[in-house]
Amino acid sequence: MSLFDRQVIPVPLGDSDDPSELILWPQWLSKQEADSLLAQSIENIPWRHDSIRMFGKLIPVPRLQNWFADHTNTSYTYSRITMGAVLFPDWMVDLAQSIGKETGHPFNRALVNYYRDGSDSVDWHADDEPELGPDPIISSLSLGAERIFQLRHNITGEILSISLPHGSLLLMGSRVQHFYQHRLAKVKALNSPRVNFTFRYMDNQKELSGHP
Ligand SMILES: O=C(O)CCC(=O)C(=O)O
Repeated sequence: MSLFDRQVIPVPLGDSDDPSELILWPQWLSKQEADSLLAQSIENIPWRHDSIRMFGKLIPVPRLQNWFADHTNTSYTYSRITMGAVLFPDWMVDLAQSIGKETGHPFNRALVNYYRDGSDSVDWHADDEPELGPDPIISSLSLGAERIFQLRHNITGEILSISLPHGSLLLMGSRVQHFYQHRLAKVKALNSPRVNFTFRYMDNQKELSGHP
């Protein structure tokens, strides 16, 4: 893959800050590799269908998901859902390493989301939980239906929309999680599935000692 196969998208932060960037590799995987990884993910990941309690009612989250790590003595909590980690299968270790090599950042955790069709989604949020450290760098690998990923600036409300094709890789750089939330909105009349891996890094030593 040549340098021209990646697009660098500058991302404004605060007035006095240098911009950060998103880096998009639209075809990080070939169609054949992406097809096979999509099928493998749908079939082999032990998908959870979690619910959150809202106004006294249990509401199913509009997607399936799971949390993977390089060891199992770790968990991840967001939207009041705590997921104990599933150990990375070998193929996910390989994926984390290849993405680490491509982006220059280490990854040892992955949240994997399965959007069964256009009515599945994830609402506005930032990947900024304390256990991800002071400046989380996130790599997002998309497989299946091409969907629009949006980022919204916390102060200006400005929205950046990026279409994420089958087999694409998106790196969200330094401080993006401080200044932006992101989401994947529902779309009408879409019947095909999408799987997304967000690779992240947690400091195992700090996590085990209880200091984020
Ligand atoms: O599916 C996506 O592209 C977004 C996933 C996401 O927002 C997350 O895992 O935090």
